[in-house]
Amino acid sequence: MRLIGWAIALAAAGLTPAAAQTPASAPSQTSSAASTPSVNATPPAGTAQNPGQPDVAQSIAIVPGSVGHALPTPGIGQPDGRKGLQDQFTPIGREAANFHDYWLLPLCAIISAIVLILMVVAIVRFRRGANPVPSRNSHNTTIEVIWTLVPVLILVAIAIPSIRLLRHTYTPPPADLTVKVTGHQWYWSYELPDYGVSFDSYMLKEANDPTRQANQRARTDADGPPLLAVDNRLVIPAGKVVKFIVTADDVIHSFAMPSFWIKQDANPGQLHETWAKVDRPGVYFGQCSELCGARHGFMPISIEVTSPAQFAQWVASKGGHMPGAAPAAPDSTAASPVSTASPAAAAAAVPAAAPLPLRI
Ligand SMILES: [Cu+2]
Repeated sequence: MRLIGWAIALAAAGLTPAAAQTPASAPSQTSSAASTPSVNATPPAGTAQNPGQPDVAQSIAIVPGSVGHALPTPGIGQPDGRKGLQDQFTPIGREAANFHDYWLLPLCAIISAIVLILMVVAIVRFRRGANPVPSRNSHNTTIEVIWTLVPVLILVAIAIPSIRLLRHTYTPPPADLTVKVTGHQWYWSYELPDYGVSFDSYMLKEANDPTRQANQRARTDADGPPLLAVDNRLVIPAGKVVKFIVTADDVIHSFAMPSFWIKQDANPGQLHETWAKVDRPGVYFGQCSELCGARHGFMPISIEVTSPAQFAQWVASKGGHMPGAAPAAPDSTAASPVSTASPAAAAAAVPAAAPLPLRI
């Protein structure tokens, strides 16, 4: 009984989801990594691999700040070196973070302190020098009742808010938008079936990366931090319930967005569902969180939350259409300025560009 009591207390002390969501698993960032965004998103022509070839980035009109290229905010939706959870931007994330910060963590700290004090008292007060003749008591009913009941009450105190959080997580409100997310070795693809949009999303390599090919656009600070920026972001409307249907087509991946409190395994042959409702427009980053092969660390996720009107612009720029509208002409590489025109006019103003080849 004594062993079980201690085991429960120690298990409760170690029961924290912090490790699952801390940015420690993400690449560390220097403070300058996501500092003032570069206005000119075009890297130098040519690369170390192909010094003579023109860089495709020069021919792609990327307008930092436009739909699909909004500027990230340092410390929001990305790791910033702090210990602990990223700021949360979904109802579930806020509930879970509050549960962790104001309930689990204090509870664990109190339990740890009490256990430490008891150990110190036992070591000092009942040491051999102070107690040459030890007590011969074999049990004490009062103490045994206490050390059985207290852990039970602690577990109940954890279980009630925990089960309430699970219930909220798995009873989402009706979805306004459905996105199918597919993990591949080693990139993500997204499909918005109701909007006729589907595209792949690859990590952007650094300008001086020798493995970057001449037809690959290099990362800039306007795209996001190193190892987290992607060429094609997923764009979702702010304030809408977005249902993510998550799967994979080769091995197990994991669709993880720490600032949305999302970590959903992507299993081949299975569809898993999760959801998010983000009210704050901005750019948020995540990563594959299941060891999926050699380039597991190079398949980041970038989600841009924008206004419904700008979301319609983005859908048009991807060759999609709003539900009930006629399909637009496809254009998958460029974006239109945010504030200038109506969605249809903005889509028409986007210059066509040659599709990029597969990049690994
Ligand atoms: Cu993966």
